[in-house]
Amino acid sequence: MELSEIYRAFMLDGECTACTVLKNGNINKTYKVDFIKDGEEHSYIIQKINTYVFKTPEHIMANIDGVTEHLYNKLPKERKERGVLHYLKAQDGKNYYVDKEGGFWRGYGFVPNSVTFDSFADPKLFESAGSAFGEFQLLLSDYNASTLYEIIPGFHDTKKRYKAFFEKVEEDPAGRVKECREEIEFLREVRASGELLVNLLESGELPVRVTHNDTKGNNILFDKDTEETLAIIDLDTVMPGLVAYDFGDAIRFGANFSDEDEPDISKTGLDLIRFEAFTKGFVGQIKNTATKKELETLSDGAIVMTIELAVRFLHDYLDGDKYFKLNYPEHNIVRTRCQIALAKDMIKKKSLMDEIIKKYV
Ligand code: GN1
Ligand code: MG
Repeated sequence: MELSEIYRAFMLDGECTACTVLKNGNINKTYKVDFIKDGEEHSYIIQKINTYVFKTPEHIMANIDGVTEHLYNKLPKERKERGVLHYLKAQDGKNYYVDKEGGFWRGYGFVPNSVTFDSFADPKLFESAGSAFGEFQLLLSDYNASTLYEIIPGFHDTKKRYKAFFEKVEEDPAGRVKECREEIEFLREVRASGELLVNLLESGELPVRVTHNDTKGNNILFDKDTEETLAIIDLDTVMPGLVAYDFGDAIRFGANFSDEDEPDISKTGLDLIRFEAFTKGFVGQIKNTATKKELETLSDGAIVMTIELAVRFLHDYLDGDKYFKLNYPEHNIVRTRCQIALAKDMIKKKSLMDEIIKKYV
């Protein structure tokens, strides 16, 4: 597929001066394209949606339409322009384009002078990230969740994920179970911890909220110069969920001493300094609207999301790597081992996490 067809579809005119592939997402294919028209530069983000993962991409775009409009209306005037993404319209007025081969595309204006971060060595920066994700939840707290499509049913339903995982272990389609016995055993041992939040949700002890569900730190846009947070991006999985999912996934990604796919797991572990920074920002935003139980289970969120991702990475490895993009053939098993190392360290540090959370409640 030629990108020029996509440019035409979204009526981007002028001369294309550069096209870069962005590598920080594990699912969709993302390009930044620069155009020059009448001497002025305009940049856009163009994405090809992974339809193996997202079976109903037009529903994503309907959700995004509603959510971005809601956010836009609630943001103060000075934040409206760079505070939400402005999606491109194709010739038929839709916010997506389906190419001749059935590929699903969308695009939005690149937010001027913005940047994303893959790691958060500076705790101050991570505190801002916490505040931005906390605020995102608050801004959506009055959003009518029943109008949202459930894009990936049971996305964080760890009971469902565990069940599917053990079925895959039985089936062993790629013949890889024999190399992963230790990892499978660990995940079996921590199953009750991994399923904790779903149980509390089912028993009505935790309320459902509208959540982002994919709160990796690189899903936040920062201003390149001032490093203030601008917008939350990657709204593909905005769905009903638990506060602890958003808190937990952000910690899993950003408070790890290492990257989420570090092959040398002696580098991996929970950095309590970064944990505290994020907690300060996040809890500061939600403490008046969250229930006691929600605040008490934030640390469980970190453990659950890390176990969940270990289960998901290993499931994909056993399945012959169909879901996540890979940089090299063993990528999914390397990711699994790293998430397991992180989960082990989080379990050890659970009471320390709880003490920190209490400080900010
Ligand atoms: C995927 O698209 P991206 O890279 O932001 C995945 C998340 C995982 C993450 C792990 C729809 O997120 O659930 O936590 O990879 N998104 C989907 O890096 O499965
Ligand atoms: Mg995503």
